Amino acid sequence: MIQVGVVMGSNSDWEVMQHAAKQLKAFGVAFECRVVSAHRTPDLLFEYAETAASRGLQCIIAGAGGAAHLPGMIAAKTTIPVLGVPVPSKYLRGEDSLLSIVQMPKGIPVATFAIGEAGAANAALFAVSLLANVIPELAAKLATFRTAQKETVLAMELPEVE
Ligand code: RP5
Repeated sequence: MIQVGVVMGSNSDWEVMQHAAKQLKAFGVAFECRVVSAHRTPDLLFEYAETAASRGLQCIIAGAGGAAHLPGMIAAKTTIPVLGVPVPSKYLRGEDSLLSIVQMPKGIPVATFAIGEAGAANAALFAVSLLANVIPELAAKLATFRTAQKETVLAMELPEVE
């Protein structure tokens, strides 16, 4: 059964959102990726969000750029956690996406991540953390991931000053 939904407003968001997909895949999480546009396919958005819980999705990672209302509108139609990823936009470098996603009015939360690649990867890691609360194997994989990351940093060397 699919555990995490990864949706984005356009296939042009894939360059960024693939980093969420790759991270989920690395942890062996079952996920699906779909293009769902808030303003171009609103009926699909409603259907996707309304059926997410009954299909067994534990959370939805939603990435969008510009006036990025996709994560907020999905959150409006489901109570499963929505993790928003601001995708860099052509003219405002994704600051518009970030503000659109993060400034949800009180009552409908969207967990908002960093603009771009890091945000997409971190949204996936956050999804893994949520699932790890009830799946011990995932908790163990997450601990191993953190240890490997720590070892990498501890092994880092800096060049001699000339
Ligand atoms: C948003 O508009 C998408 O999330 C994308 O970031 C942006 C541009 O979409 P395209 O014009 O590339 O399809 O809906």
